[in-house]
Amino acid sequence: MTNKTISTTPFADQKPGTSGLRKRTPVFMQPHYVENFVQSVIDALEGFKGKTLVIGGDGRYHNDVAIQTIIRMAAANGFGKVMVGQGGILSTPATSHVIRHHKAFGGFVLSASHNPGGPDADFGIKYNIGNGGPAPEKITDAVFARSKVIDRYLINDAPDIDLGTIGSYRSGDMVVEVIDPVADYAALMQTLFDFPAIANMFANGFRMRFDAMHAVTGPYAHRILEDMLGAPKGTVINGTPSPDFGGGHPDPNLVYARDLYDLLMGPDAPDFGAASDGDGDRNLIIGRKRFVTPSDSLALLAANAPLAPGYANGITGIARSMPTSAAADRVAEKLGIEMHETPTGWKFFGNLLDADRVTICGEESAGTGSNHVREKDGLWAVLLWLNILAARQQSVDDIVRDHWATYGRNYYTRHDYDEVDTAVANKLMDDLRARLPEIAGTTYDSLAVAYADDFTYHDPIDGSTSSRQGIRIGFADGSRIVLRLSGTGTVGATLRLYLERYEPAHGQHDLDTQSALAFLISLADRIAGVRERTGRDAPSVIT
Ligand code: G16
Repeated sequence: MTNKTISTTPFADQKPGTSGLRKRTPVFMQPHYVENFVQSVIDALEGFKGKTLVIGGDGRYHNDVAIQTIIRMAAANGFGKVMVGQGGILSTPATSHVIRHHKAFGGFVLSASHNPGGPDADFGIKYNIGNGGPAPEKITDAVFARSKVIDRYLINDAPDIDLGTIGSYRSGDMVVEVIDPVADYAALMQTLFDFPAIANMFANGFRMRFDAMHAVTGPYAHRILEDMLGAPKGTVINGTPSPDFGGGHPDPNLVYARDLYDLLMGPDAPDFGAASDGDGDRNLIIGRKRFVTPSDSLALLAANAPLAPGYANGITGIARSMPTSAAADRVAEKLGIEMHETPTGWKFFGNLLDADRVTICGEESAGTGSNHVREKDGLWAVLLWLNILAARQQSVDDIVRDHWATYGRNYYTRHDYDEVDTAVANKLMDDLRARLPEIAGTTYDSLAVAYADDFTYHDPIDGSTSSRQGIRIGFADGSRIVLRLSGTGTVGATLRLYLERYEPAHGQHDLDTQSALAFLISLADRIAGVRERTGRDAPSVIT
């Protein structure tokens, strides 16, 4: 076995986005592409010699090849040990936990999250730091800078590791531990939630369906929900990870998890339905006859968290991404705790969690999590919901209605325009940005604009500033229109339009969401000209 230095030339497109580097799979399959990015990350790090690196993946196409490459490169670069999940499987939250629990230096997550997988679909690589969370912008900027000038990478020529069998191996001088991907994570969940109470609920006939969408949460959900909590076999469906997610789109929303939604709205609906995405960090929550929006779910979980043993002493604060509805703000206000508004991207929560300024975080993009790891966590959200249901002995619908009757309801929707021509999307945003001062002084019909800006975040912990994080138009009645371009798409630009209207506690909470927001939807189009400029009659996806 020898370590080799391989000459290479830079790729110009290795700038990490909202969550690492995501591209079409064939892009990652080009010679040297994975190697260049991984070496750029390693070159941006200091002090890793002899330390442990964790490698997690959601099982998608090309994971196996990329994992073997990263193992060889880690060995040649001087890491002391790699920990990797059996079969290359380790969900994103489980990777975060393994990094923290085993005090690793950092880790690579191989996933394009909710994007489809396969030779013609998507792939991604993200680096997480020692706190278990996605690398902050300071590091991702350094990685991008390095990727533009890289001229060599280090790799050994050791044989492939047998990822199928748990055990200890060697790649050159480095130890490779193939671990049970579920064990550490399941043990952590047991410390947070009242497993006996949830098991008792299942024993008394509580019915649930969990759709793992042929993605990474299958093994976790089978073990935790069925084996440990006693949910009947068959509660978990699509529970075997497959490289192309069964040919599906592992995005737990009302479009791609439509069957689950229809089941929960139908005559034989179980009590509770949930799903998670490709890498297990997102969640979808649907009660019998009640879909819970991610923004509402964040507020509800924060308000009810002390019902779970892990949060029995209360929560220190809540954080949400800027486009997420302000439902959680009302909970924080009532509890008298801190509330933080951050840019889109889980990496912005890390400092607040590390400093114990917040305990629970969430995003409109179906992500919620807490200080137990430094990633959003799909199964965690499902288990906290189960714990709350077991403690309150009420239906999801009753709990949601109760919440609105206490705090009011934030009607909320997101309209996505996918694969828009990048130049058109950028021009739309630039033109709108230029008109913000004029918009700020306008009243549209009787709705006065309270502020119009491009969101800038000042991190209260490290003092860093992140600007141009999304255009916000806020109105005097608390309504909001937000526009931003996605940082996770792989083809063209995805324009996201977020709409929100607050209805007070004594108000009307039973309106259909799109009807409740109809005025704002048409106003957004009037202000930004989305349909005319994109040439689209309707959004590609409404969530
Ligand atoms: C990632 C990030 C999230 C973000 C989401 C959508 O999630 O971790 O913080 O909200 O992308 O980002 P964008 O609106 O820029 O597409 P995931 O689940 O894809 O890793």
